Amino acid sequence: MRILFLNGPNLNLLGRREPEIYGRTTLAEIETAVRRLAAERGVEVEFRQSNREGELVDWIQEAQGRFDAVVLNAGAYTHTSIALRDAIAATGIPTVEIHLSNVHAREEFRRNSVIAPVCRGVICGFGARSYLLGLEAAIVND
Ligand code: CA2
Repeated sequence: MRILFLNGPNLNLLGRREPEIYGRTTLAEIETAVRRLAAERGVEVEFRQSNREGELVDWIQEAQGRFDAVVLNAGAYTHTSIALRDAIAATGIPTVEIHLSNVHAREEFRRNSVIAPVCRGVICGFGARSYLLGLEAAIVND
């Protein structure tokens, strides 16, 4: 099984700014933890980050036939990107939406996800562990 982790805008800053919201763990450290769990579960993972909406759309389109599932932290595009939603819906690739923070406990505009309706499910609020829970959810195949 192959799982693609996609990270949206500003997540490259993790661990260096706003640690009170997003924690002190860097994206590279999260990737290491994800790879460790993936090895235990016997699945392959690829881990990418982009600040560009179109690049994320390209990666979702290209995932079709190459990956079995996508775990997506779309960052702020979660709340705005019809393009990402359309890409997930068009490819039909099983997608797990994840967030570090509990988006429901923050500003009103973060409560709405335009991609959640086309995702298999949503995990939020568990910090870096949301990525590990996202991996477990992506492995579920029923
Ligand atoms: O909680 C999450 O994972 C978010 O997807 C993070 C996004 C935010 O727009 C979503 O509403 C929730 C922001 C990612 C920006 O990450 C930063 C990390 C360090 C410093 C500044 C931003």
